[in-house]
Amino acid sequence: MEAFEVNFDGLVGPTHNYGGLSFGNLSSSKHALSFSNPKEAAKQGLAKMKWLGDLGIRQGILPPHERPDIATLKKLGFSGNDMQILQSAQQQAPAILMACFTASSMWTANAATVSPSADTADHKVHFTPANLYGNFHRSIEAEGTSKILRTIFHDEDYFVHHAPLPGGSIFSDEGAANHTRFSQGHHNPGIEFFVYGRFLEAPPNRLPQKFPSRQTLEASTAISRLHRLNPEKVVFAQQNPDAIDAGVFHNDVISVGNQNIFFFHSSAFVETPHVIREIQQKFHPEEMELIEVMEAQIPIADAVQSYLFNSQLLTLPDRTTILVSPIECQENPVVKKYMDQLITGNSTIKTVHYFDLRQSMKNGGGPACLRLRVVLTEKELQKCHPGVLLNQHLYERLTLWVEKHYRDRLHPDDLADPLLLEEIRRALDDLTQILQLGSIYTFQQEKK
Ligand code: SUG
Repeated sequence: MEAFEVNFDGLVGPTHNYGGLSFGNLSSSKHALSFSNPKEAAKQGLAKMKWLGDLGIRQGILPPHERPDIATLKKLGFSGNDMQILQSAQQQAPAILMACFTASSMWTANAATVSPSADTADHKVHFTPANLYGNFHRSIEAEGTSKILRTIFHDEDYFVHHAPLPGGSIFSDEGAANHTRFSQGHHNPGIEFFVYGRFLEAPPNRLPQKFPSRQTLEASTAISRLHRLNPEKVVFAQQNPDAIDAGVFHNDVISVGNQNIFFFHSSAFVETPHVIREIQQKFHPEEMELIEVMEAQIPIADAVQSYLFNSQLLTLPDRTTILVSPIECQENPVVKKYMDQLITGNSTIKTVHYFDLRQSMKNGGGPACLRLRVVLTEKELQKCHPGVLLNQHLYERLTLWVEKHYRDRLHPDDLADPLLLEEIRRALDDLTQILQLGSIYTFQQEKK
């Protein structure tokens, strides 16, 4: 049976702002407390979805989470009505308020790890929402992600939903940003490749010195067990700690794979040649197309600045392979020169399309961060909630919705503005109707 990679992009929420919340994510720190433009951010994301949809890539949408997250502020001891809660949080703990306002659920590569039915022992699609323990502002996404995924993929005959991993930092999990699948055609059983930054009892020389590592081996192995993957078809690899210290906070900042192609930087992993050999052996050595970028071709600092490896590597219905890259790759002369050589050389990749996603990029989120890949058969696709699958009509409705509700200028100081809360809630209320999702947000349930 044929299977498709459906890209579920995060719709950028109306609270998109630059909080400087992610230590180790260079862009987030660099743009801390500058003005954002939520309207432009959402339109840039929608333009990418539309463009890929028009090329025949199946495209879905994951709605933004409810922000501000009043429920979390209540759990942290803030009380009164919603506005009183926001105002006292702003006075007493502005950093916590910012965390409860972030639109970070837009980076759906971190929403969950997904294993297609071709890889799992029970032949169902398995989902584990990421606990995102590495950062407070992201850890509060797990509950909303669980709810949204269960709503969209609700048929238990086809979909299995696990709880986010328990246990705190030992099981710190950042989802699909550290997970790649190689396969010969999406429908065939594949190799699932898990990348982690640390493991229990790791010697100090195997750990980054400057920035945190966000994914653990213990989390990755737990997911491979939960998803009932064949141990012969799974590869675990450690991220190079020096790469983490250079700003590679997720593996999708330094490598990207699709089907039989692996595009990676030579300093991505601890003992990169060994990792590649294991992938090749478990796949079919002669069938992998390896595109290794050496430090001398693109220094790691340029890879991080341009987000080259956060490109989406996609197979179109006519079987051609394209890269969807951030516009920063076109602007970086070293990276642009490399790309020009790549597409005119021997590789299968013959086209690169550069996208302006600057609003998201300023928080360290490129094209691949904005999407969760879900490989589905036609039958499984029919079992998804259809309201979130993008078509021309939905694209137009969402564009109008953004135009109507979103601000074009937002600063972290604006977050306790009472008008903003009203605007957000009107927007999210309308959105659940457009996507026919029912009352998924807490404020909607409280209104009833
Ligand atoms: O987790 N940035 C996100 C970016 C996530 C990128 N995702 C992938 N690489 N897959 C993060 O660091 C910054 C928010 C702020 O500073 O306001 C932020 O959360």
